[in-house]
Amino acid sequence: MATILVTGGCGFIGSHLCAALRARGDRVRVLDDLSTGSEANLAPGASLLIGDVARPATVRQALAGVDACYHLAAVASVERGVQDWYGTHCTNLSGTVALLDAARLHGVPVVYASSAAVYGAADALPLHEGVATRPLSAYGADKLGCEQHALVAGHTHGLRTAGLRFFNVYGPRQDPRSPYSGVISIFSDRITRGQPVQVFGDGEQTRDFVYVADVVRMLLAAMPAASTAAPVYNVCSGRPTSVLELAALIADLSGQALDLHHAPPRAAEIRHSLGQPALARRELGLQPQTSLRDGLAETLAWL
Ligand code: NAD
Ligand code: UD2
Repeated sequence: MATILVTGGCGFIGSHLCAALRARGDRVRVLDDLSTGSEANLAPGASLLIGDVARPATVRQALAGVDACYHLAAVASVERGVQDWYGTHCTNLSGTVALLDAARLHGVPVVYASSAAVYGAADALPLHEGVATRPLSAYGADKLGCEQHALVAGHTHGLRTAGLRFFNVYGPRQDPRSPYSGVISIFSDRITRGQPVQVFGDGEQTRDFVYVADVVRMLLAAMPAASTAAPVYNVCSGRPTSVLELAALIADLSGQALDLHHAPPRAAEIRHSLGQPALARRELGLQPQTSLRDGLAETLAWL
């Protein structure tokens, strides 16, 4: 039985990962400051250390006696990074350096969350891991910084890591009431309650949505692939969906009429985001299996 540390384990993706680790019989320890996560999300049987991932002493304590670490704690919002550039940087990049530094002292391999935000202005779709990264947000720049420090950790300190560039993740426990929530949780919540939804711009913009259970499978498969070469993998479906298609599908699944309003487009928003899942398929032997329709049905059932 292995002991696994999950930072951010009280959050949306982390809580699903902890449940999967417990289900396969691992001991699970969570480090979380409960800033966006909730203790109610803690997987049964997991232990919780409440603390800041950017505090080196806290992270060293959390990693003692651990066999492997999943590092998911972050301020997971582009908008928060716009408002609080330095504050989010402390968590998103300094927190990751604190974690990697402690992990190399303990010799603990790390799988960490990166983001499609590292691609930023890259426009040759679908995005594959080899294209030049040109982040446009503090959030994306810090995630790219995490990847670069992971390379340093491998090269200079012999630490094994793997990074996962999540595209738009959705599923149960993604908080629809948060101002930074994803479009699927907002639309699902509003449409099922018969409320109108707001589409920013013409609604023809597209995203690559990936269901949280597929993300968890990818996290589990990435740990054996962690190496000093610090590989990174896209976690995406490889299928584009427009915001209008999404709204129509949610209305159809929930049996509600669609009340849709257009609002001005978001400033500096990316028009199309689409990932290429081939590298993860080749090297991790996995690709997302859950169709958008099935993942949405699970999400709606949870509401
Ligand atoms: P989330 O906000 O639900 O989870 C993040 C967790 O980290 C929360 O429980 C929060 O309380 C905790 N946390 C935040 N700051 C902390 C700190 N300083 N110390 C300790 N804990 C702290 O977000 P999520 O969607 O589950 O995201 C998980 C990871 O995946 C993040 O690294 C995020 O950047 C990345 N990611 C998510 C998406 C997505 O679509 N949800 C896309 C790309 C990348
Ligand atoms: C996602 C991530 C962000 C970052 C970014 C990287 C989430 C919540 N956000 O931003 O953290 O990783 O990808 O590129 O996962 N929309 C509406 N109406 C609404 C809400 C959204 O029309 O009420 C549109 C929005 O304009 C966008 C699309 O839906 O075109 C997706 O929005 P989002 O906030 O879910 O995610 P995104 O891709 O902007």
